[in-house]
Amino acid sequence: TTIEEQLHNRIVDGNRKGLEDDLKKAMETYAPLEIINSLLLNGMKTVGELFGSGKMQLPFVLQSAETMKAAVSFLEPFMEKKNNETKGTMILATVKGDVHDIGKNLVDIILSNNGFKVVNLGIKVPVADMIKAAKEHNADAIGMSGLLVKSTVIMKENLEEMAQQGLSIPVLLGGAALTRAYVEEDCAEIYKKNNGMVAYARDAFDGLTLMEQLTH
Ligand code: B1M
Repeated sequence: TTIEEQLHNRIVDGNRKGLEDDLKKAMETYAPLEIINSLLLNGMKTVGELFGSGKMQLPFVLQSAETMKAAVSFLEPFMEKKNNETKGTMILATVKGDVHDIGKNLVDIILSNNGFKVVNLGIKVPVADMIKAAKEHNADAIGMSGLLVKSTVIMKENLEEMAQQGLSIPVLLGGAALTRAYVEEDCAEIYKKNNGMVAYARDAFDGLTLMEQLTH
């Protein structure tokens, strides 16, 4: 098997033994971010398909997620970092009721490595905590992540709460269950009373581009 297949299989099998050696080997050919985006995330995609079709049980999905996290934290120090001027601040959180945080943490890494300050509040975060942190840090945006269909509804509720409080801080929404139309139409509608902006971030790089536009 090739190193590409081997890393894909490691994520699917949740096999961490010898992971670092494989990653080092892959780094001879690929940049750390390429390894994450094109090799490891493909593995997570397979895991999602296997789990979704009932061919993989939850404890094994967790092993895959742990392997993914271990790989990302091994690769993180090797990533290219822009100088430490602070371009802006984002409050970042996985929404209430949702524990999925691999995508959120990738957003944290990409933004942090590109000159943004990220206040990462973790998982299952109530909107009140996001609002509090946004005020405390005088943030440029709040980023909400969520992977469950249920979370897309929570995001709307969060925006309703924020609109009710008269807030207009820009909000970035990301996560696999969202669609651009849902964000740009349904969600944006709720928040626009106060001229608040809601944008859809398809992936972590999209998140970076949006933050750059917001703070240019
Ligand atoms: Co869960 N899970 N899971 N899971 N899990 C999904 C999401 C699911 C689609 C799997 C499936 O059925 N095929 C499904 C949701 C179905 C639905 O809602 N319709 C599901 C389910 C059902 C569940 C449980 C309910 C299972 C159960 O208990 N019976 C449970 C929920 C617990 C809860 O949240 N309350 C659960 C639990 C778990 C684990 C704990 C085992 C584990 C998570 C571990 C962890 O994160 N620490 C897990 C995993 C790993 C997955 C899958 C397989 C992979 C998710 C992942 O990490 N992907 C997932 C299947 C899938 O997504 N296809 C699945 C890689 C990650 C990099 O992608 O997070 O999408 P993602 O991030 C992307 C973009 O979305 C974007 O950028 C990233 C790429 O650059 N992005 C942002 C994300 N957030 C952003 C924010 C931004 C910008 C971009 O700015 C703010």
